[in-house]
Amino acid sequence: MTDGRVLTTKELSEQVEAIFRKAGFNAAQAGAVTRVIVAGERDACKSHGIYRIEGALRTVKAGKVRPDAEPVLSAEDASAVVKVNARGGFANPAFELGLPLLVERARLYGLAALVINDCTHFSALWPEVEAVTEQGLAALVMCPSYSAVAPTGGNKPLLGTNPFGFGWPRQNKSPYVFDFATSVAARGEIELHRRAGKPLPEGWAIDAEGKPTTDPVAALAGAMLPFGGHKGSAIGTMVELLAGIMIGDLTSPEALEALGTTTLAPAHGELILAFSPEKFAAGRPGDPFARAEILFETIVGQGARLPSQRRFAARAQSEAEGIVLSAAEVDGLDRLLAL
Ligand code: NDP
Ligand code: PYC
Repeated sequence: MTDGRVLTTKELSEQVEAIFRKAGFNAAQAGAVTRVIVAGERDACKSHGIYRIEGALRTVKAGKVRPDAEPVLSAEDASAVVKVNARGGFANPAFELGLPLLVERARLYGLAALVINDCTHFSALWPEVEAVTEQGLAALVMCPSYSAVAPTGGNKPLLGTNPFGFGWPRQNKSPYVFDFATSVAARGEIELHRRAGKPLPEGWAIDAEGKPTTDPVAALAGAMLPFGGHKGSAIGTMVELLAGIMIGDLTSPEALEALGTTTLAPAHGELILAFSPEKFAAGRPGDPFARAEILFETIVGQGARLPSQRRFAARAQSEAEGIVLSAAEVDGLDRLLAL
């Protein structure tokens, strides 16, 4: 086995993009998918970093996602709803295509939505959240997944791990961003525990008989649990309604049925909402951004940390010192490059 390695973001991006290009991805698909994977690794979000490359390639090989898809943008004049049909490709290039018009319409109307249909989504949501906050807008992003989570009181996988992300822009500071699965943890975390031979924390999952388990293998065969009991169960259901049924795309049970397995990345839709705080607060006292700063300062003043601070600190470290990959990760990348 080779030694571990320290790579710049650019060096890692070149390797990851080369893997996807060799696998038949067009430039837009390879570029956009590489950007989110490398961002995950740079920000120490291992559950959605380079470990996701193999799943993306397996999904292509199984014919469940089109690596050469050309997404198509559409929006009626004077509408706050912008749509991109990913045409069977990954969600990330579809998002990049729709973002400029989403921003334009959100600035015009105060609120606009980007609906992405017919996409495969395997990534973290915060890169999309941050792309919206960089434009001075607040963002709410969500998508279904595939059935993996039992509703509270139930005992079988039904809901997806349905991620839900929010961002608020801040001047000369990293934005306020949270982004989490509506299950206790992302499914990727269960898989990482399985690979490391580590037990799960209690309360994450039930086995196929519906009994609590800390065994990742039994958890993968059983069901994950929603975060926060009935509250996470309800938010996960809301994601199915808004980012599945409302946008005319698949729910998590339908996505699982179409995919036939939980070992590939799921295809469904995604909903991105962008808000202009200036427009919403117009005519009311106080600047919304200044008022938000008071709230953030008060949170931090109590000794709490803001969400994403760990991630931003990891980003700063990676940018200063490089991204550290383990020997196994370096070997994995070399193997994929040699395919
Ligand atoms: P985590 O539980 O790791 O983190 C959730 C959020 O809480 C992060 O913003 C995190 O910030 C913040 N946070 C954690 N601890 C604290 C704390 N003590 N105080 C304040 N904030 C805190 O996320 P999950 O495991 O639930 O999800 C991981 C990723 O998986 C997400 O990016 C999600 O989008 C992705 N995912 C994607 C799916 C898909 O279908 N595409 C499905 C499910 C998940 P920080 O990062 O700084 O710790
Ligand atoms: O980590 O739960 C997860 C997940 C599902 C699809 C993509 N990520």
